Amino acid sequence: MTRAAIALGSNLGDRRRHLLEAVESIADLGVLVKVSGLYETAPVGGPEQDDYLNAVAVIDTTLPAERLLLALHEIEADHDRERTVRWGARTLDLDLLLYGADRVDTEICTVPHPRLTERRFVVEPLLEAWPDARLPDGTRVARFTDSVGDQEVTNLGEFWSETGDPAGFGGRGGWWVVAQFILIGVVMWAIGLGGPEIPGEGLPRAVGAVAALMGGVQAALGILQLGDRLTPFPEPLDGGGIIHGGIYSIVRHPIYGGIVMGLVGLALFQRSLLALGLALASGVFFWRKAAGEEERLVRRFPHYSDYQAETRARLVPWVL
Ligand code: A4P
Ligand code: MG
Repeated sequence: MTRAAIALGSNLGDRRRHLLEAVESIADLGVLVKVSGLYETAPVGGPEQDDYLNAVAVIDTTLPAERLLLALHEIEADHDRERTVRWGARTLDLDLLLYGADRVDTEICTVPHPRLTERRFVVEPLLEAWPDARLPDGTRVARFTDSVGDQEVTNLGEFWSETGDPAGFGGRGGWWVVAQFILIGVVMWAIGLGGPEIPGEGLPRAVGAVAALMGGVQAALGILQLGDRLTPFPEPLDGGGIIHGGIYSIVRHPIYGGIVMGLVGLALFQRSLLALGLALASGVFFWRKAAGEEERLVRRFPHYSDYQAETRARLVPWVL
């Protein structure tokens, strides 16, 4: 995985919408690490044109730099980007600023972006999303804040939460919640069903009992700590911040992890092969669900990625 920084800019059409949708597409190219807030900026260079909205997204990706840039061009094309005048107005401009500590110089791709350090509309959001960003020679990008200080830039703050995500049941992840309860029901049903047995007598039952107990305790602690902030949807209730204490300082999704561990434990205890398979499948499901939710939380609450960095285990401490 390589950490890459991508600059986003728009000064035509529904600028916020272009940037918000672009971040969603960028998130599909790797793991979204952090998104800066939104900056309103006076145009630099080119013909007379309207002010820009700019932001920077940071992702971890396995795509090589050139492939990443081509993927960014495709996202621009999806937003009807037209290239007529150099530095002219555009619905969406995506520039690859940094690609790890790599230097790339090919016909289509130059990294670091040659004008990165000359522009406040790039330097400021970049440092917000990646405070320790460095050029390949080790120079900190933060060194350039003073030299671009005279350019006009207004920090509009965190904008993802203002713009909001697609509303409605599906947009808020409702179908994932429904699928989650159906899946838990199916595993429980299989546990009661009997059928082909896991070989061995005492060992699977003993391991299963311990896992079920630990899973139950982990999930219960997670639920207790959320208290009346508990919500089935992947976002805090109004005014509810990120919990970073107790079990949540060791594992980011104690409830999901506890459920999975508990189901696997019960399946082992009952020595049901079918239930064990389904319980493991529920592990994959919850893993994916947590990943999708985190992506959304990173977009809506920039500080979520700090929490992610501090609490690495996602579902089960020391295991996953
Ligand atoms: N290219 C090579 N390397 C890269 C890279 N690392 N990232 C090639 C992006 N593109 C790269 O880009 C021109 C060519 O650069 C492409 O063929 C690409 O393969 P483009 O997006 O077609 O054209 P452009 O964006 O108009 O040109 P350029 O030189 O990238 O412009 P800049 O420097 O990005 O400036 N003012 C404000 N306030 N906010 C802005 O966002 N943006 C620009 C564009 C000017 N003024 C602005 C803003
Ligand atoms: Mg460009």
